[in-house]
Amino acid sequence: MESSVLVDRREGWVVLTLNRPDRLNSFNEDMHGRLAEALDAAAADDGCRAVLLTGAGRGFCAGQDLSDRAGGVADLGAAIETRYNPLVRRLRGLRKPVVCAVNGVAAGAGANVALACDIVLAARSAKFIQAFAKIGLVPDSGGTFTLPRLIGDARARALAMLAEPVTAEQAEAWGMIWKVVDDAALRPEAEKLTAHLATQPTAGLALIKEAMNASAHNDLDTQLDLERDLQRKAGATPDYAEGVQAFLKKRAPRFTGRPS
Ligand code: T3D
Repeated sequence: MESSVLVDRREGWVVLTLNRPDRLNSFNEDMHGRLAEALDAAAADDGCRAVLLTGAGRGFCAGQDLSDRAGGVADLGAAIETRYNPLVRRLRGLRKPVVCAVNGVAAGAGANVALACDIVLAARSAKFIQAFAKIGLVPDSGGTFTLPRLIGDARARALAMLAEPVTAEQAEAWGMIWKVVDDAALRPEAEKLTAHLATQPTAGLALIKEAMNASAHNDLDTQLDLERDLQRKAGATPDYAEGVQAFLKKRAPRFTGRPS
């Protein structure tokens, strides 16, 4: 049987494909475990400088596999604590860019896992659904954090309470995602973008990610101080020296991604 997460290593980056297409790639224990393992491996591998996350078949991810909840679960909080929260923390904490190619419907935790990635591309036919309210649940996987910040409180509240689908085009227009592309162009564009990111100053990109993550809760003074500290680190990387030299010599930079 094929794995529930396919890992395809490329030169400097990796494609992780959620692979339970007959269940719209909804999360079961096995898929959670394999995705966590694959993200930890990407984090530990200095040769891997960017990650592309996508789904197999016609959907990206339909959130929790509800057939695993048929008999009820005593404590859903435990599932959030042990599975969904660590996944979002892994994605946000990974010190390399994560591109998400939303190839079809992204519902429930599937939508919010996509939105936890750094750069989200979506196929024109894709849609995002905060499906939770339909079954009496609360948006999880960071949805109540990311959504109001991305699209504002009014839209976030309505989406959470009404569970209405948002088309990829609407998601782009609202600033929920980076870009919508034609279905056939999604994979090549996402691969091109991830391959490009893998050649960039990885340590600097990690510091950008850190700054962006922190700006969600810092005030201006705190954020200015953080920018100072992160710039100090960025300025000490070999890629900064290389970037300046390449600019001055009017040649393409050759970044190693190394922090020192
Ligand atoms: O429990 C905890 O750990 C707490 C954490 C919760 C996190 C969550 O994500 S809660 C939200 C769970 N997700 C949902 O409520 C979404 C359920 N799915 C849907 O509403 C629809 O399937 C979609 C809107 C996503 C897509 O609709 P459509 O018409 O394109 O496809 P479909 O026919 O409904 O689905 C195709 C198949 O996938 C179908 O199976 P079948 O009939 O062909 O054998 C369907 O049952 C299955 N499927 C889709 N989503 C799930 C699923 N099976 C199990 N769990 C799913 N979430």
